[in-house]
This record gives sequence, C-alpha cells and structure tokens, in this order.
Amino acid sequence: MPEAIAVDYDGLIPNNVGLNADPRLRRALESWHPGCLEWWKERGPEGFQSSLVYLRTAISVEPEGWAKFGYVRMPEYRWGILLAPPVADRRIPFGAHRGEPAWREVPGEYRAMLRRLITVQGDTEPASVEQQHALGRTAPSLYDLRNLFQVNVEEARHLWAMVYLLQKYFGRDGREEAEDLLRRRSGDRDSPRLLSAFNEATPDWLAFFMFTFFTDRDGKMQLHALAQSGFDPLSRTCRFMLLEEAHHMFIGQSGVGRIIERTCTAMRAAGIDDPHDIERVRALGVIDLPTIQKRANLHFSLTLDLFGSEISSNAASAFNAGIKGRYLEDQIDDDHLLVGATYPVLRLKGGHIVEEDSPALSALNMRLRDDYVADAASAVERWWNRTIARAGFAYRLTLPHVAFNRRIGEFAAIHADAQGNILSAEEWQRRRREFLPSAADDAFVAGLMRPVTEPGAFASWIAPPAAGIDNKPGDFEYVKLDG
Ligand code: BYC
Repeated sequence: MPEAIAVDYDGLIPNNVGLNADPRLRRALESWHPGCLEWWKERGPEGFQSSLVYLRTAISVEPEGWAKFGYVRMPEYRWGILLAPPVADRRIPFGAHRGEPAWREVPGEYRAMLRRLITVQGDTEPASVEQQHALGRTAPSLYDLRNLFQVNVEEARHLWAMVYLLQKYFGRDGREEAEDLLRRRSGDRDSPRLLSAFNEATPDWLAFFMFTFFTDRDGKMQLHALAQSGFDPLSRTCRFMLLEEAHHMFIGQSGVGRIIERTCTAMRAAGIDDPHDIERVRALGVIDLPTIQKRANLHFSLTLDLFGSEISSNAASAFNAGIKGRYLEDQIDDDHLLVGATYPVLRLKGGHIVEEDSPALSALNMRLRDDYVADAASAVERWWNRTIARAGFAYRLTLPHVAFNRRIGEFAAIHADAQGNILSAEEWQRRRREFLPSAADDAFVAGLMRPVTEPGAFASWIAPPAAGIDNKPGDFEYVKLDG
C-alpha cells in the first residue's frame, strides 16, 4: 500500500507526495511554475492581483480541518499538490482487472488512454479561469468577488493536480502536455480549449452562477468517475479535488437562488403577480424568472455536450481497462464488468426520439449523464423552486429535454424544443428565442452588471447570502481592494 505522507508546507510547492525525495520531479514542476504564474497574470482574474483576498487554502488532507482561511494576494496563493489518503489494500473496483491491486504506476497498455483523460481533465481547469477572467470588474458584492476568486485559485490548483500526474507518470510526453495546458486558450480560434463548453463566453454574473451550477456539476460527476480509477494516484487526486468542487457548486446553487429570491421579493413588494410580466419586473432592477429559465436552458444543454456521445467505444474501453468508472461505482450492486448487460439509451430512430436498450459498456456516457441530470434536477428543486414557491408564485424552473440545443451526440443533427418535440430548421429559427436568451435579454442582464464594492452592500438584483464565508459577519471586507 502507498505510504501516507504528511503535508510538507515549507517548500515552494506544498505537497503530500514526497516532492523533496524526488528531485527530478521537483525540478520539472519548479520549471513549469513560472509559466503557470505568467499564464495566471495574463489570463487569470483581470485586476485585483495585488488585492488582499480572504481565501481558503488547502493545508491538510484530513476531512476535518483540511483548509485554512486568511488574506492572500492571489499570485502568492499556495497551489499545493495534495492527494487524498491512501486506502489500505485498495483493489481495482471494475472492468477486466477487477479485484487486482490498484496500480501505483501507469499500466503500459493503457498509457495513451490515461494520458488523454488526464489532459482533458487538466484542460478544463485553466479554461474556466480564462472564461471568468473579466468578471471581477462587475462583482455584485465583495462576498461574491471573493467567491469568484476562490473558485479561480482552486481551479488553478486542480490544474496543478493534473500537471503533477502528467509530469510524474508520463515522462517527456507528460511535460509536453503540461506546457500545452498553458498554451491553449478558451475561445481561441487557432488554439482553443479541448472541450466545447470551455470555449464559450461567461459574460456576466448570471452566466458565472449558471456555469458553477451546471458545468462544475459535470466536474463533480467526471471527478467521481475518475476517483474510481484503478490508477491509484488519479483516484486519490480526484478524491481530494471533490472536496473543493462542492463549494463551487454551492456558489452556483446559492448564487442563482439569491437572484431568484431578490426577484421574488421585489415582485411581491411591487404587487406583480405574473412572472411573465417581464417589462414591469425588469423595471424593478431585478432579473425576471423567464430570463433565468432561458439561461438555465443554455447552460444545461452546453454542459450535456461534455458527456460525449451516448454510445461511446472510448467510454467502454476506459471502463473495461479499469481507468474510468461510473458515478459511485463502489456503491452499485452488480458485477462491475457489464459484459452482456444493457442500459436504456435515448436514440434518434426514424425521426423520433425513442428509448432503446443498448450494451451497457457502450452506454456509460449516457449513464453518467443520467446521473448528472438527476443530481441537477434535485438541486433545481431544492435551491431554486423552493424559493419561488415560498414567495407564493405559480412558476417552476425546469431542465429542458436532453435533445434540446445539442451539438454532440445523438441529437446534434436535429432541433428540438425544450420539451423534446422535434422541430424543423425553420421552426427552430423562428422559435429559438422562446427557449434561449435573445440579444435583448443578454443586453438587459449586461446592463445590471455594475460593481458594488462597499462591504456588506449588494447589487439591486441579488439578495445577500444566508451566512458569511467562515462565519464572517455581513459587512466583512472579503477583498481589500487597495491591497
Ligand atoms: N467537445 O466517444 P466520445 C470540470 C470528443 S468538467 C469537444 O463521444 P468520450 C470542470 C472526444 O474527446 C469535467 N470534443 O466521448 C468544470 C473524442 O475525441 P478523440 C472535465 C468532444 O471520449 C468546471 C471524440 O469526441 N473532465 O472538471 O467517451 C470548471 C469522441 O468522443 C466533446 C472530463 O471530462 C466535447 N464536448 O467522452 C472547471 C473527464 N465530447 O479522443 C472544471 C475526462 C466528446 O477521439 N474526459 N468529444 O480525439 C472524458 O472522460 C472524456 O474525454 C469525455 C468525452 C467525457 C469528455
């Protein structure tokens, strides 16, 4: 079993991977570090680099007390390499090698597959920081500004986590991949990020909260699937990343929830009963519920594309190899081999969307997507619809059909409305603004984005949070703007 190593917090790179005893790796990481800092200064948060930000930093891998809070200038954040503690006698939990001891080194026959998955995972982390680059300028409060920066520094730590795996286990190829992670840019025409949704813009704070609600939730599902990996260093890395990821989703859930709360309160105060009375609602300086629905439709559908095709031989190979499992694989009651098993998949057949039993091994992307949809749907109820119901409005936010607005997989070739009814190209063009934000909707939201920097104050369109970060009081100065 791999030894648990205490966290070394004294060197340039805090770690619990014994970096001091591995000079070659330490040199590789130390020579990657300046490029990473340069990337951070160029494409990380715009402005605020010299501000003091009240941030959480991971300092231990024990579930209790794994992080400390304190004021930090972001370029001085301690981006550590931390793996969850090893599990005694861990075995490969699924696939053809099920029951064999988990790998501590890369199995030669699966090297390319593993490198690809780690690179894809690594690529999403800096991509999201780049997407959120300009948001600090228009933060609705210091509390939210701090949360944005918390997400950003932790995504950069997740980049470090993947770079560690690439450099430690993949030699020269790994070092080249690590350089490329700093070279690609979100939305760049010549050198874009690898996955579609990570090249989209995050132009305003509603988009940021939707992104952390929907796309970080894909992060949760994918990290869970990789945390099951038979390649133990990947499993341990992902298990620790999941601790941080939970807070990112909280920011999205509660962020949209606070927008909804503010809208409902303002509508009640103005005596507006109809959530569709958009002009009157907007005149109150809050975001109407139908616009929130359209934004949810957009971000949900973009995120579904991140699960790849419903039927995928890549996913089957990764499972069979013991490299990428299912969500909560170790809690599923089956043979964990899936040979001969089937899974119901939504397919496009003769112009109709039908459910069809497919080989379960090929349908693993679909299964993970189903788990994701269930998780997202329950968060929509708990965090959003409860607030609307409590305010007494007969309105529900819903997730659109999985065939809606897709660019990857089974439904990429068709148009469907939010209920999953197939539309002709003309009908889609005519009606798409019923489901997706129009330029006018986006311009309205953009018009609300003005910075609020006084401690304890919030923009007109968002309610204060129920509690402060680290139990701080409402007027706490989460970011000291003057540095
Ligand atoms: N865009 O068999 P297919 C996160 C490619 S988010 C562009 O259908 P597969 C985070 C695919 O790469 C989680 N290309 O799918 C959140 C393949 O190309 P190659 C990120 C796409 O391979 C917020 C080809 O199409 N982690 O952490 O089974 C903030 C055929 O692929 C897309 C992971 O995703 C797309 N949307 O599954 C910060 C985990 N979809 O290889 C961070 C690691 C597919 O034939 N990645 N393609 O050239 C994976 O498990 C898989 O790569 C995917 C795709 C699930 C993404």
